[in-house]
Amino acid sequence: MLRPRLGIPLLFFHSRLSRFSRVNRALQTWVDEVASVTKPQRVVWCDGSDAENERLIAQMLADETLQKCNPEKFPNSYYHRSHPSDVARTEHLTFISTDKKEDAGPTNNWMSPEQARERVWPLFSNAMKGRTMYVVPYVMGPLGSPFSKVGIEITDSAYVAISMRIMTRMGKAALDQLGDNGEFVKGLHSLGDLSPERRFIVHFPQQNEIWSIGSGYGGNALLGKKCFALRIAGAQARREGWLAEHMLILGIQEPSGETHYVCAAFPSACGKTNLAMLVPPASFNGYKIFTVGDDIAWIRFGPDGRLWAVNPEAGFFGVAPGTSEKTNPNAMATIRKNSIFTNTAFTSDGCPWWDDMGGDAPAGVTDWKGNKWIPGSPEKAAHPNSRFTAPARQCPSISPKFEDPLGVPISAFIFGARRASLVPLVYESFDWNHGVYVGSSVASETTAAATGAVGVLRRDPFAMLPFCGYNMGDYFSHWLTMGAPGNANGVAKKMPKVFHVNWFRKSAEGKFLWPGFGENIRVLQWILERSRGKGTAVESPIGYIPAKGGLNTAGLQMQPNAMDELLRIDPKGWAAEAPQLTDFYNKFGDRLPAEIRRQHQMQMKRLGL
Ligand code: TSX
Ligand code: MN
Repeated sequence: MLRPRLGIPLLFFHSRLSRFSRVNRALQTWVDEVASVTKPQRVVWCDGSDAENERLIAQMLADETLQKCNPEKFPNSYYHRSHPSDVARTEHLTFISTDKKEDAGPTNNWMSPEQARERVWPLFSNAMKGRTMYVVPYVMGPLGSPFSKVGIEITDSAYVAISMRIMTRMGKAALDQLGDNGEFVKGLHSLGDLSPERRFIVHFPQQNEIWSIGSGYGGNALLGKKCFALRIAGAQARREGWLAEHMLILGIQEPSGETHYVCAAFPSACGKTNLAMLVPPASFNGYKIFTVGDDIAWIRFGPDGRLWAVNPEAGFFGVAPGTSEKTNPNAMATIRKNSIFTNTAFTSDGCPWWDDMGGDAPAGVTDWKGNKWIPGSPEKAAHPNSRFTAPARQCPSISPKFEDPLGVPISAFIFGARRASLVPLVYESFDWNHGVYVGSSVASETTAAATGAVGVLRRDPFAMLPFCGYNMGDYFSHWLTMGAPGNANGVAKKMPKVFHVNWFRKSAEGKFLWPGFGENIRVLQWILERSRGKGTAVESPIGYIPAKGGLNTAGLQMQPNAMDELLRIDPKGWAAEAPQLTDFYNKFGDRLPAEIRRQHQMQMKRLGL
């Protein structure tokens, strides 16, 4: 037990909702215990109903936590500003708390359970005094799915409660799924005093528990998402033999009518949500993209020995700036109703707005800090990390399989990165283990949207660097084990092929070589051909590259040598970058799987090193 138990249970906090037919004993005990420490004025069990949602919204309109959006243009939608010092995930304040430091690994902040008890737990003492404590039951994954898991978030933020209603299956259905004796992930959240000095997000993967205090920002406060569905679920997945990944899931319907599904992992600022909702160009009639998920995939072996994936989320919590009719019309349609906008700008007629939303800047814009914004001013009106929170079912491209309890079968894994040079538009790994090596070596260049320098190469294996709830060396091992030859569910495993893409390669003149966006369907087409053993490729030191004419470029207006340049492999350049990757791997010491080191050595040999 991590939590110090109080000797005297405060029985008058004992609140339970009689309208729920069943009350899980462990849940009731935990709720009472938390209430006895945080001392809320009242405890409310969220049932997820419309009436409850309306009540919470009315209350937040009254206390100005929310502003109502224009009911004609954005019906049932609301605008929120978080505290200006609380607008993004805080990686330096995010901890993995395991008995042994080595189990958190070199890429996570570790906090001992004793330290958590001494430094973090006392911050919850009286933290909810005078406030309402919401008990938010939720399911990650489709209801009734063998993939899905129950979480309970205790929070003193009504904004969190209504956001969880969009992002998860929240309320009575979750308690029903939990039942009398079911297991659940405990998430305790309090806004605290919002001070960055007293802000901590602590994960206990051995206890299936999360403590978050001092932040109301989505990634720190909506505990179902990164905290549960990636960090805690990742550790569960390793124990139970499945994968919890930072991946979009999309379906590609071909002219034959068949749909094939892929999972793709990208570091931030690569346009993951845009790819998940891609609209093929007119020349690709007969093709259609179906969105299953834009951020997280839970993946396990099906009865056929293939990998099947579900999106554990029910909504999109997307970066607003950069989203426009041009870059992502499906996202623009999704956010037209029943949505929440956080830290965007707000127009005088009650609409969310961001700088590159398209069209002229309207008059009378209030910026994300609440100040009057002057069009053309160097200050951005919307925070670069401002967000929309919108129900997935409203997305015009949402897959008919989005709610399927069995998920969708995966034909390919795609890793991606933002690389101005060196990395080709697309390549295919030689085999599964080489594919795991490709995933482990993902590195992307920073953009202005992320804080810090622009164009700096950051290692981000599997796009999981901030989201791996255990030692990343063990995570690489788990990926290797998943693909080790053998049986799953009594039949031979059939692993998807593994690819790497880069939409961002530039010419010597600094121009993007690839048109990207909808045209990326051409790359997906080659990936699907290869995944069924068709398509043409040539071998290179880093993997298989599309053969000349192998990639469908019909109707593309491109510079004469652009395609050659996009697919060019420069072994000397790759060789020059190899030592940096060696240094990165060395951080893992003996937790780096020997197979990853072997793959790295073989790749260096192929590069002439
Ligand atoms: O999301 C992007 N994708 C994936 C789309 C399905 N973006 C935006 C990234 C910021 C988050 C892209 N930006 C993509 C891309 O494929 N490619 C680029 C680079 C690029 C930018 C502008 C142009 C072309 C490429 N414009 C013209 O060629 C006119
Ligand atoms: Mn993400």
